[in-house]
Amino acid sequence: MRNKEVAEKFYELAKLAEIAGENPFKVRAYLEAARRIENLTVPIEDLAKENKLTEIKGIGKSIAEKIEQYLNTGKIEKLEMLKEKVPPSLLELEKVPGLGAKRAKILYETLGIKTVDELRKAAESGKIRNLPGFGEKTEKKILEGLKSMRDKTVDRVLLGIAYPLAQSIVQELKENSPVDKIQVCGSIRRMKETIGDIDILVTSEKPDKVMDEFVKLPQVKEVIVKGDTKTSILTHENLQVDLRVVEPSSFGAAIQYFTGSRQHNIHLRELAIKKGLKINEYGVFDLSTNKKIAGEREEDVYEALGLQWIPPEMREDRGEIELAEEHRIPVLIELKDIKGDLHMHTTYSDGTASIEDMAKEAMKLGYEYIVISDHAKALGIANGLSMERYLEEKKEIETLNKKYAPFKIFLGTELNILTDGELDFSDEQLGIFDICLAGIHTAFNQSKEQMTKRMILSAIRNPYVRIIVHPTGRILNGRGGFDLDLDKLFSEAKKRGTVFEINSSPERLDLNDLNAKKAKEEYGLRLSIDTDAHSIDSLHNMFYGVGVARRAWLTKDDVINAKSLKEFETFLKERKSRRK
Ligand code: DGT
Ligand code: CA
Ligand code: CA
Repeated sequence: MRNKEVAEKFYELAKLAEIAGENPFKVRAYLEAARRIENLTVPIEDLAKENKLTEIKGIGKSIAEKIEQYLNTGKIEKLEMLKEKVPPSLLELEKVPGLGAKRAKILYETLGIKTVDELRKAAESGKIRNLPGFGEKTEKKILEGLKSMRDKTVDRVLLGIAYPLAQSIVQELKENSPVDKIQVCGSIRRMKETIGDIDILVTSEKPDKVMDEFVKLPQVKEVIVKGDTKTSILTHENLQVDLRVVEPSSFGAAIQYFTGSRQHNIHLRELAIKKGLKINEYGVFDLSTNKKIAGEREEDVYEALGLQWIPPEMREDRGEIELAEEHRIPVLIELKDIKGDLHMHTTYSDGTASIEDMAKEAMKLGYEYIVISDHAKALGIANGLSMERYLEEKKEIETLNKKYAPFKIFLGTELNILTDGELDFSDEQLGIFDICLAGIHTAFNQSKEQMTKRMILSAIRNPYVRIIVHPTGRILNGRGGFDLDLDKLFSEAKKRGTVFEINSSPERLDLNDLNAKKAKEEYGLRLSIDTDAHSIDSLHNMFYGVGVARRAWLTKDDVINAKSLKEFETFLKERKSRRK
């Protein structure tokens, strides 16, 4: 799905057009288009293929043409033109609080100010107050704006962006610099859903050479600070990467320290003191003799404190240290435990690959089975299926199942939990599916009571619906979740045997870690971890969902798609006998 990427281009277009002094109506149209594209639930490239772009509200012919240009060539002519007219750094300038596009343009035209740095210098030396329409007050405001910008933490980046980026940097460092050991730490290692910055630790006999190569990597946009033991850079995604070189004898302690979380570390430090020890990024020390008793390996650091090693995903000070003291850390689920993927789309609805291609990739991933769960008819925008189309799909699946046995494809559906508590089809009709999934795709603004009732009535109480997909509907860095009474839903689900999904799409990760942990711990619910893949590539997102599951302390027994094919088939039979 390229929606985000295309939306970004229109945001850029709007900003540049505004700075260039273009017709405000046009500027507003670009903005509107960007917002519409961002909120689409179907891939824009599919709409383009089917010549349906102008069916999107707020998108006329001229904007549709620009979208097509971009999808086909990677460029929008108009945007390229504007970029020649307006230096792109003015975009940064425009973001300074108290400035805005119009003033940025005036500063550029009168004083030639193009960058935030030049702006600061001009403001500090009192050059701005004399410009017509600016004055001393505005100058002061700009200086304050600049300061608040520096203080403000930058937006957090999705794990789905930061994780592969960190991996690519590790790869480059391994290939092009004299690193010995290397480890990504921080929130990435803990698989947090969003990332503030990337923390990498290495050991090396030639630290200065490592730093020299690091700042030359293709991922680097800007060097923030370069030193002998710590260097920080900014990537093209505006993500900061801190690279630290540490002594081999402290590597384990440093990994522990920089993996965090801060809360976890603070708790560990208190525990250490109680035991007459001291812990820091160099090691664990005996307070009375100051002798170092651990540091080279992370396991030894925990052991020195009398603790079982704790998986990074659990290190949030949510009770894991107490558990480790009693050596009761659970065996968390791993990617290799996953035996199937229960939620994916094909070209029948809004996916980009055929059933067969999705199945082949699933086999490559080592799965024993998959569920094809194309959208049902009420979701018109996603090309939702009628009963007839599902029957065609069923036939194709039967043929493929003969071809690829013992691998098994199940016919599923992603039903719509409609506003009035109904689903797309009657119960009799639902009988053709091996499994039904259901989710909310419309009317997000109902009250908490309505939302909760709607989900219970139409989905959780329905004898055919087994899985509630992306239950809270949140989009990371986008819209918040629905207003739901999760306790009510979970306790109803417990009675009915309904499973809640951990959706592995990096923008969703829904249920999140805390809600999934609650579902298991407080209600004993089982969960599924699914990709909701709309393409072959996104089948690989399972990894992120497993990360959430591990942060929720789940074991493979808690996850229905960690069951073998045989066990999964038993699960499928469980419910149909239990009518309302
Ligand atoms: P992020 O980058 O905001 O996604 O989250 P983290 O957890 O990666 O945080 P970061 O990059 O500020 O620091 C990395 C780790 O270093 C953090 O998880 C724990 C450790 N750390 C940083 N500052 C402190 C501190 O003041 N006290 C302690 N005990 N540990 C700290
Ligand atoms: Ca970090
Ligand atoms: Ca950091």
